[in-house]
Amino acid sequence: MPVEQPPWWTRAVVYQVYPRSFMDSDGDGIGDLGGVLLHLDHLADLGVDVLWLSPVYPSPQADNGYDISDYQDIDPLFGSLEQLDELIAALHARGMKLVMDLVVNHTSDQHPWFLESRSSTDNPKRDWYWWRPPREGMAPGDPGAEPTNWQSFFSGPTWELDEASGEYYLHLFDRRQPDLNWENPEVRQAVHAMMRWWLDRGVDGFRMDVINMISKDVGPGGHLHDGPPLAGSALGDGSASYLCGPRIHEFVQEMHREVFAGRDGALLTVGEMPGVTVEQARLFTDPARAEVDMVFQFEHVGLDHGTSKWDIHPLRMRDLKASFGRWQAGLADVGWNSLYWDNHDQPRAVSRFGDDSPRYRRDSATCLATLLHLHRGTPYVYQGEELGMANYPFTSLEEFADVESLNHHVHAVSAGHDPAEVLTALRCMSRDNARTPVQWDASPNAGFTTGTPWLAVHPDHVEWNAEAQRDDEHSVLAHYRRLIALRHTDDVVPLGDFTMLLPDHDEVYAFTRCLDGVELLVVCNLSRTPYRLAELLPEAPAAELLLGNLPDDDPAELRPWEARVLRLP
Ligand code: TEU
Repeated sequence: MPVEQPPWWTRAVVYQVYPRSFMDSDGDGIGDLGGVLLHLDHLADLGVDVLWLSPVYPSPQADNGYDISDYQDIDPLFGSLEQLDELIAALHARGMKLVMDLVVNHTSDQHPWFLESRSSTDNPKRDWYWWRPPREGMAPGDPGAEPTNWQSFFSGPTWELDEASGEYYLHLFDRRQPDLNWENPEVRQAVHAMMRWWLDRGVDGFRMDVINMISKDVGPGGHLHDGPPLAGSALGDGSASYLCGPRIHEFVQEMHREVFAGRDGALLTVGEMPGVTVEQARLFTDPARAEVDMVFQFEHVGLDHGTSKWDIHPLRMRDLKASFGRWQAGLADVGWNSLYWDNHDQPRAVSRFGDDSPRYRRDSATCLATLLHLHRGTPYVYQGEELGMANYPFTSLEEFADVESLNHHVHAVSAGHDPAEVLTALRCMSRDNARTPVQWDASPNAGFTTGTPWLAVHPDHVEWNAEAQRDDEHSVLAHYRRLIALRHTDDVVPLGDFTMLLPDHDEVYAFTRCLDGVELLVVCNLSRTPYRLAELLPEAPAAELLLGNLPDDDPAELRPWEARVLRLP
């Protein structure tokens, strides 16, 4: 990409709103669009350029809106189309953009398309979804009769039997989220038309949910293949059949042609792609191929996973460096990275990769932020991350709401796992950690709602909240503000070349960024151990401090969780 004319989003920072948990304006305990409108000053004050709004469409809320029953309206739970228009106008008036969530790998099982598809085997929309008879020689409902052995992302088989027709339908996620059949051109056309409708309404792009799963590897006669068996399970790993399947680039290019062509300069498109490799990401984000601007990859948030996300291993610093280093190098000349620690699916980074003890919580949150925001790519800030929000102190199953957590608990316990151990894993990894309400102030419900919040407010909100941090220059919030401003003012931050240093060091993460003779050295101590900086990086102590996360800087020592952005002479 020529450095002279980089796209606008190379300098942008995106803020993700998970509306259910952001701000409730009508007292029903659930966040809504009115709540987003109330807090636009918070975003403007932070300095972000784009708001990515998680789904607000009509939905039975089986997966908090990632199960959509109408793509062209707003769920009354969240507000109205008029409020969405108001949000677009209010953001544009402040120079910000709106990116909507696009969830088109699957719909809700209550979407009219699926209701029709399910109504009979000869319905014109039957083929809009993946219907298959039981495995050969088996009867519907027989154990193991599912058409393939794939395990769902949300536990159990990816197939649900429809008693009426005796056929199964595919759902890579919950059974209430049937997969659309992208092989059918009518499905693709319907999705494209819907996307154009939103763009015409003024939205500025899409975050595309699991978009690398829309092409399935279909054999002759529509056959879908079993995957390799999963350890300790009757099910298999079907991912080879649906991650970046044979027609994925064709489908994404077609979408670009049909929807984005002619308007792509002003838009931002980001494909969420579990399991994507850096080689594939390079193809998806090569501007010459006209697919998407950037992808969300999952490598770094999988480094603490064992056989599954519930099998938790401590993160090894070398693995993190090897992974981020590979992505930085792999997309250096062609393509573009997106950068994130937190989102609505991940436990809170300060608890997971930082140190949320009272002593180090603020320092580790700002250290992690500095590390991420000084990489090359577009950073994403997830609501509450800028306040140092931490994982919730869950103590019982009743406190969880997420379908992934609840399904996992049912399946793991019925498979004989110790319920106490299952709960421990949920406490660390449940997506509900990210979904507790945003902590606006110290009042009883953290200023989130006047009613009863749908998910408990973290008790630490009395200390950790936006109001307490807004005018505190030492706060996590103030540090995010400075990081975002630095990206906007200094070209080397968005555009500079990246070089990893100290690849084998277990606790210190360091790299340089270079552009047109300007060289930044970034050094982050991801531990409680103090280091003599000169022993690690001899050029560091004499360099000019552009931004640090600890006050009263002693140039010679890198204190626990200290991060520095230095300009080399
Ligand atoms: O997530 C895709 C995905 O594969 C994972 O992030 C998944 O949610 C889970 O965390 C695996 O452990 C997207 C959305 O971000 C997520 O909220 C939805 O539940 C999912 O797709 C289905 O739409």
